[in-house]
Amino acid sequence: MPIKVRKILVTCALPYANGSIHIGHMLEHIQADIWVRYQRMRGHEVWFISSDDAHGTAVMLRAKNLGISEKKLIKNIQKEHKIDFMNFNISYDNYHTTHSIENLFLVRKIFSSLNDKNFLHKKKIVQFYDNQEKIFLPDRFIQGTCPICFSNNQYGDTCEKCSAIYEPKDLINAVSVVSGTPPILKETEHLYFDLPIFSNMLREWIYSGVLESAVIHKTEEWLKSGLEKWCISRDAPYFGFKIPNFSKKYFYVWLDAPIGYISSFKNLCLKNKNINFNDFWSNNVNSELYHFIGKDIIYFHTLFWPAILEASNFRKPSGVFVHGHVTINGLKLSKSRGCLIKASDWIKYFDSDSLRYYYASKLTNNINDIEMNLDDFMYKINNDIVNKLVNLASRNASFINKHFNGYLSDKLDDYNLYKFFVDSHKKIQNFFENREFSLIIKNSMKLLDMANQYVNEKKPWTIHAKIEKNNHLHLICTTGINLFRIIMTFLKPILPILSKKTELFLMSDLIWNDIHKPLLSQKIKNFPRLYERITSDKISQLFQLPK
Ligand code: NOT
Ligand code: ZN
Repeated sequence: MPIKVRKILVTCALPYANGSIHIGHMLEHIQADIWVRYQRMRGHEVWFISSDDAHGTAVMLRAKNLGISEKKLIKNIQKEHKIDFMNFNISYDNYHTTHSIENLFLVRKIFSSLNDKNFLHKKKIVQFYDNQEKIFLPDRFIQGTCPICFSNNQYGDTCEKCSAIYEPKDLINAVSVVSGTPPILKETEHLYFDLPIFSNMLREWIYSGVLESAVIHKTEEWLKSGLEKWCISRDAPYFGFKIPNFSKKYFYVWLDAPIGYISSFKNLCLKNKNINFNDFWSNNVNSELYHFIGKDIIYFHTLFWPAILEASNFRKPSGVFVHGHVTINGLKLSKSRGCLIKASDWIKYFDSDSLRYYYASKLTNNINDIEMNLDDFMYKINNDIVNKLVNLASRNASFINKHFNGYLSDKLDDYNLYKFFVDSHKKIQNFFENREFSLIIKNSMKLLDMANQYVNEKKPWTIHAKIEKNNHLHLICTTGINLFRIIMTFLKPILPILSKKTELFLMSDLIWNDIHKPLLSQKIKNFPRLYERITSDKISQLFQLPK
């Protein structure tokens, strides 16, 4: 049945250009990539983009520490990030940077639109200032004791121990992270976006089916406690875009970062003339826009961002898909405190499908944290992929190759079983659409158990092999291969490398709408080595790498 082709634009949050991609970041890119690959398999028009988030104090200070220019730093990092995403088969159509001509243009355009409509106001405030380094300090560059629970070494905006949110001035014994000296308070003037004006619009928008209930709940709390005007400027020295007619002031990185979603897409449109920019960003279009983000940046995506879009007459997101954070054996991986394992280190020891599979087996559409347990990881890969999945293919293929010249029979042994497998596609489709990836893995494993049990019961090794029409051994193994093919089609968005190898082995592509028709009478290749077993040896090697 032909389906209506949807036009879908998908984004991941923009990684900061001041450090490496770790496996904690990779969760989001993998989650979005699985969803995107699935939608593409269903024939929809999908554009998948992201970008480096190149501006801000952190990038400026990192470049200074390395003794290189910011431009050089962000160029190197973007190159590294792109390689990391390629290594994990994240199928971006475009990966841009916010320090780009497109972004500058769009930031200015949005700025003047906000300005014209009188949504921006100037206000004098006092702020923490590092008198030694001569810079104003962002909340993250001030540390001290939490005023609520008294834990040490907490940041200026929020406590990681008790999750309290407070003002940096409330922090006890505050010091500048940059120089280690206590900061002073200094007056400065800033530009504020009138967020409160949009409260009613936001209240309506969050209930319009764009958010999961846990995310609505959080956003509601902020709305209830009343929105405040949002500061969108920063003092020099800063790495970013200068604000027109506002001396020595720059746009805050969190203003130009989300605009980076639009500008990365704009950049894609310049490279691919078949895409129409306005089809995706004009108000009231029927294309879909989804942002995959972590739960730490909900605020920006459910309040600031839709308000900015509304204010400047762009379309708003159709959905904001929020995930929890990754913990490894119980330890939290926090972006700013330095995660433990770089994506580029992971890939030296394990293939990317293994991480994709493991994350998929844990991912749901809620915002709970994802616990990565290394024994569980090893067990899942070896048990599910090697012992069950690959084994189903290899045990059947060996008979087909040995006795039947590599040709599949012209009919199946068990059409009911085959039909049962095909019919489960409806369930699987729902799980993909709703980002219930763990249920896809669970269901596929159930099917796999059924398939392997079918082979066990038929005991092909006891049947006499003869090249004759409808030789029972031939029909059984052809059925086994076909059940494997259905499961691999379901898992294709999750396991791109194994899928590619499977397609070469079956000499036929894994296509969603083709599973209804079994693969018959055609040749398959000799069974290749499809997957390496994970050893505890490698796990301990990876985790002992110098950090
Ligand atoms: N660089 C930021 C981070 O937390 C994400 C920016 C996302 C862009 O890693 N978005 N908005 N809104
Ligand atoms: Zn606290």
